[in-house]
Amino acid sequence: MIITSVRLHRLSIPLVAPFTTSFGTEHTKEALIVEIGADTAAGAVTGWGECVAMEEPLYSPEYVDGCAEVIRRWLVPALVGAEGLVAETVAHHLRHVVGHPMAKAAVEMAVLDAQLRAGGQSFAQYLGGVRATVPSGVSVGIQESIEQTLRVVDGYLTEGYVRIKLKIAPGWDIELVRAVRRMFGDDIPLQVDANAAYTLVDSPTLRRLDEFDLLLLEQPLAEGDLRQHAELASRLRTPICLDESVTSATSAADAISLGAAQVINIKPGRVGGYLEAVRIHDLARAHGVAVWCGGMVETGLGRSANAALASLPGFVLPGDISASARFYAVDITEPVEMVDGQVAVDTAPGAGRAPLPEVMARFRVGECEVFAR
Ligand code: SMG
Ligand code: MG
Repeated sequence: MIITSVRLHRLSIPLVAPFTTSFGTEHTKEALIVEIGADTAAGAVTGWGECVAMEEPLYSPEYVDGCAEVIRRWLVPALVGAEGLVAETVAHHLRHVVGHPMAKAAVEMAVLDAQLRAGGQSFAQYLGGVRATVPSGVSVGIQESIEQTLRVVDGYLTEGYVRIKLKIAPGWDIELVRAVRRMFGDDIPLQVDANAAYTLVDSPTLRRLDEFDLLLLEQPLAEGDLRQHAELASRLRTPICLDESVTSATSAADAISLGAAQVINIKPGRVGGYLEAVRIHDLARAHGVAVWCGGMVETGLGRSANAALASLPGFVLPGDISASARFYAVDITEPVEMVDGQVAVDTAPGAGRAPLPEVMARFRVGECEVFAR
């Protein structure tokens, strides 16, 4: 394909409730949507990509306005002149730019969406999905009290979510999990996510989680602490799942070899795109390591593509793929629905759904034409 235009849309979308993790609270989703116009053998098409970087560099080094800058100044210029561009070569053309996986992933997603729309293939078909629906888990932010958490969890279970993930932080962990287990029983699939808030010194505390039969403990230590995660894993019965630490297939290979990850949370944005996400899926599967699809509070655009990824056979645990309504009263695409604990995998060509212009206009706080031929 030949790229004929690139436009960035910065949106600020209200959340239905604040979302608090060990590193901060979000009240809005600061979204960055990439729109690529391309000439293909099938004619002119538009492809859409979503950048998952957050407003501030607290979850990972990238942040949304930094991504917009990187995309505008370095990524798009490297792609517009590329001969015979296809989604499979985007990462190659961008390899001289160090890091910035979320910025690269957003651009690759837009190119892939354009390519698949032109070819009439869905994300799920292209990526190798084998399921028509995927089980829907929900991530529960840090609340003002344990009682409030119990009410929130009760609401999600009543809605039909099949797995609960509790955000934890030092001092907001053991008693929280104990209360949730006491109220909802030992059978609900339950896991916790620390977003790197602990150190190895906390291992006696973390070990106390072993009594609650959790599916996994997600990213207890810092991003770079692969060896320490392996050490922690040897001290705990609860499986360790890595999120922030896995930024590529290479770091996934290192984590698996070191025994630092019994489970991997795959987020396409964090690892540089859907193609690298599939490579990590394949690698983990070959090693007998379970994977599941994480979430970055995506709009319906990224959420639909994540459901497609989660339909691959190695995704054996429910993902953070909840309904649009979990975060948004109004989503920028047709809303993603959860029915009987499942989210349907879109079958339309490309990412399955595209942003609705009138909703984008309502939430837009900035727009930039990066390239036009
Ligand atoms: O999209 O459902 C979602 C959010 C899931 O908890 C979630 N994501 O570390 O896994 C994680 C967090 C990262 C974003 S926190 C604002
Ligand atoms: Mg996480």
